[in-house]
Amino acid sequence: MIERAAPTLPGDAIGLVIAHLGKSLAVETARGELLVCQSRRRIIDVAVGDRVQVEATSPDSGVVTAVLPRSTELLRPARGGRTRTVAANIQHVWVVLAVAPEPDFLLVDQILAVSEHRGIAGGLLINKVDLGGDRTRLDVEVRNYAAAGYPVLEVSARAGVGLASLQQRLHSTCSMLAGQSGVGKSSLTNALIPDRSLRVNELSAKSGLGRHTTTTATLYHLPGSGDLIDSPGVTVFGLAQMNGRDIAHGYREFRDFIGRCRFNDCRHLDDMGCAVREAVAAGHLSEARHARYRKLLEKGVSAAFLTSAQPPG
Ligand SMILES: Nc1nc2c(ncn2[C@@H]2O[C@H](COP(=O)(O)OP(=O)(O)OP(=O)(O)O)[C@@H](O)[C@H]2O)c(=O)[nH]1
Ligand SMILES: [Mg+2]
Ligand SMILES: [Zn+2]
Repeated sequence: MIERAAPTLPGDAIGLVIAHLGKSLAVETARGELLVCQSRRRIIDVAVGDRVQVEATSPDSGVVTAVLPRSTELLRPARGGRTRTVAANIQHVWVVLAVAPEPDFLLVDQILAVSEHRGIAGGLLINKVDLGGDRTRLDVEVRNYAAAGYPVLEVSARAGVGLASLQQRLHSTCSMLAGQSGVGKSSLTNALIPDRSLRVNELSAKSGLGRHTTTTATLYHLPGSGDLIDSPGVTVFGLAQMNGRDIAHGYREFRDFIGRCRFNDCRHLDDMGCAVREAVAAGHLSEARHARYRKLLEKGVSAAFLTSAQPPG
């Protein structure tokens, strides 16, 4: 039997937050030990992917004393006009879609727009390609995303299709799987991380939270190098801290046209001389994407468009 050494952390050591467990955090130390940690009260927003300073208080637990600066952060709106960090230090977000459940492209657009805004590369994973079913609408939309420059991979967690090319994409980087419930994010994670269930069991045992740990965003190490975060399904993502201009830029294919609009404060809706609208009318941009842009803009931020946006140039 291998005797497990107690963590011998000299004062503070650096750890990686691999999951939020209700009020506590699962932190992995540099030696690979898993500590269930509380955070000091002044540390309010810690997320999966964060690098933290941690003090071990027992072989299984510790205290997070500081959060190190982040390279990226993916934010969502929270109560009281605040924001919440979904994940920190990720370089890629893959939105997972499938022929069933029926895709919500407004949700896809939100996740991609927020990622654009945060300097995180987006992409699409079309899962369950082993299933039959009518893919007409899915294919039309997917072509639009591909034309906008997003990588699109067809995969099947069940049949093992496309997993090798996905693995290549995930190599040496930190990626998150996002999207609706039931599209197969956890199934893909399972297919890519051989010891995933071991990790989940360890988390459940140490936190005493049982099944709960599988409903929180959790970071796994990929074989070789790179990390993968499996996140719980969402129905709405929100557009934290984004004004109208940010949303327009979040539709990345609009950017080629935005500078050619007649007016600096063009909202790219029905504005006179709008190059984006003209490109939609001419078939250079997707009408469906533009209709959803309109929806997002009119929903939350139209008033903020003029007040908080800076004119270009
Ligand atoms: N046919 C088929 N079914 C799949 C595939 N991947 C996942 N499923 C099924 O889809 C269902 C949902 O899969 P999950 O992996 O739990 O989906 P999820 O995206 O993690 O869902 P949430 O955790 O609720 O957000 C399960 O019944 C899976 O067996 C696939 O490639 N093909
Ligand atoms: Mg899941
Ligand atoms: Zn315009």
